[in-house]
Amino acid sequence: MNCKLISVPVEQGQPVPGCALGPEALKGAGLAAALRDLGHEVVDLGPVPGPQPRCVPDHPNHLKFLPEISAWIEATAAVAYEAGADGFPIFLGGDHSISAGSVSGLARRAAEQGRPLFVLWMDAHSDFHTLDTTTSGNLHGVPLAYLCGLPGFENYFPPLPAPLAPERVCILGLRSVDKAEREALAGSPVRAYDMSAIDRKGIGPLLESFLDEVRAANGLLHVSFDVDFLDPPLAPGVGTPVQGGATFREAHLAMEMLHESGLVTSLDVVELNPTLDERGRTAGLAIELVGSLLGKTITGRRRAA
Ligand code: HAR
Ligand code: MN
Ligand code: MN
Ligand code: MN
Repeated sequence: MNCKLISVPVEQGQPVPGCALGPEALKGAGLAAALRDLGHEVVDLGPVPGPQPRCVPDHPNHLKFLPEISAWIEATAAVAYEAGADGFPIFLGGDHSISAGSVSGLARRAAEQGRPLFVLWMDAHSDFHTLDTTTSGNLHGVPLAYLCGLPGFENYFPPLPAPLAPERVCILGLRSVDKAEREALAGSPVRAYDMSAIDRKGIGPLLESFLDEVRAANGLLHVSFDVDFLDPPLAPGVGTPVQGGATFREAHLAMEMLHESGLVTSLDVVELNPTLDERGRTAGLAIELVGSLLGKTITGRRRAA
């Protein structure tokens, strides 16, 4: 695989300083070497060039850094569209607002290729607010609603060339969903698996049923990995930790299954805040998990199918 590392050092979509240092922390902790060890080629495409704020009308809700985030989304989408032509793009955040850009560009590319794009959103949060419903005004809480074409983003976020079909979206790991998000999800075919579903059914069967659908549709699969998917004691280096997250083995199993499926074509790693990390353990675990997603196994042998 030709892995293309794309840094998107954005932190204005969330309230805690430090998240923009995520890409450098992942690189500094050895992401490229870990991928090369697995036999992949790695090219570092560097950071998305920091854009000028976009000209947008005033919004009646108290949205934080709307012109700045809107500009980053536009710039990231342009880079993602180009990078999506071949290879395996890996977007290093930055906060989760960057995925409004990465997925938008990849969806445009997939539409041109005539392939349906599926998205697995691994996250404690649903990020399913619209600009009108967010009560925090933090724009890392809205990207999935935007990508699914929910109303109210017109004139504020860049026009979306190819909205996601919500039935092709699966959220995994939920344990913090606001009331307005819950209502929006209830009226949507997005698959939303919370930690209770993972406890009851197991992460393996839940993920397998989604992968079966991707395979049946000959789809492309983008994985948007928010590090706060993980249980906070494992991954303290995030701005909005929520108790009761995925365990070490649940996370690795999900990544191993994603690798075995052969369906994943691109990845985001977002919300890492190295200033909140403890001795680099969150960055280290994120790199390990990307390794599992890209072929690392415990025994190093190919498993029986
Ligand atoms: N729902 C909350 C809000 O809108 C939390 C935002 C999401 N937090 C994240 N992204 N870390 O997953 O403010
Ligand atoms: Mn998120
Ligand atoms: Mn989150
Ligand atoms: Mn909220």
